[in-house]
Amino acid sequence: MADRPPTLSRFLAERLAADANSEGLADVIDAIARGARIVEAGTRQAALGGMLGYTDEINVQGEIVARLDTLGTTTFVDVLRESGRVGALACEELEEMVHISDDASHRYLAVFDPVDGSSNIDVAVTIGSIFGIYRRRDDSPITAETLLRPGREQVAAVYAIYGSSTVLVLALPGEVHGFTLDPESADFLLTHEGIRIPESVSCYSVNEGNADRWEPGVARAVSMLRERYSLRYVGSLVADFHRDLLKGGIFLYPGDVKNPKGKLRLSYEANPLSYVAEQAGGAGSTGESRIMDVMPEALHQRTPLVIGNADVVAEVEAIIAD
Ligand code: AHM
Ligand code: MG
Repeated sequence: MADRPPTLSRFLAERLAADANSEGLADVIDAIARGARIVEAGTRQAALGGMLGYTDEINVQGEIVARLDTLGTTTFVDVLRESGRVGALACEELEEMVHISDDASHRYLAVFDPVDGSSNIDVAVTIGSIFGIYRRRDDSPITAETLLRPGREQVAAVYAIYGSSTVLVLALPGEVHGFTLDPESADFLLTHEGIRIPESVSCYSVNEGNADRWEPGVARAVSMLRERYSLRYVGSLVADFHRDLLKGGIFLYPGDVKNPKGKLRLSYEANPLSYVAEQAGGAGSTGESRIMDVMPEALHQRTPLVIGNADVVAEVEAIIAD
């Protein structure tokens, strides 16, 4: 029998032990993995666990809150708080930052989308959870501005995808790895070591239903992609991105004449996935410039997003600028 791959916890212990600068980071990532197991169980139970459908709440984005959104939010807030390493966090479903502790032992800040792809929950299509992790600059008291950090300052990014298997993808500086949930042991096992975005691209993803609202530059860029590649669009960013990470591809959610900043959120969708993309050799762009250089002005700020294979992202930028 083949050797059992290392668990996420063992991998983190070995990878981060010697790095004094990363003290406590493994606790944050382990906490996310614990939360992902709970959300994955809710996802699998679906209607059986009363997890389908919507609550009667409207979130800060003006979107109706799904039951699984609520499970995801409470789960990840709880596990990150319990980690003892997170000073403050912010998430898609909560208008304000959650302040946990100013104590120096709480060295990290987390921003997250607890359940990405909410519209796919009720139809058993892949969804996920996305996290960006920052180290606090100093021990000064945390304020609402503390969480407004450009994506390039992330020290790690993580996403979990609840699909035909459950996979947790971890990006650390210069490296990206995937861990598959073993349903028997409930361990995340290292199955995708050293992920690099393939150079060959076969697919593009964009909501073509918005085409008549696109600016001419975006329309020209998508025409180029349409001529070359097949279209795949799940409607869960995390799922479309995961395919591009493993198979090569490009995902776009551009701005348009109705919504110039598009739909996706800078801090907890575009930045973490751009961090993953860059560590795997890819790129994340607003369509004009690097996503991770954008200085956020508000927690729930939206941004156009073009992400995936670096060469094709650059080609799209050039066409938009033309
Ligand atoms: P959510 O975080 O509320 O689920 O919304 C974000 C989702 C992304 O996962 C996905 O790429 C996009 O919205 C799809 O939007 P559209 O239905 O407009 O194509
Ligand atoms: Mg989302």
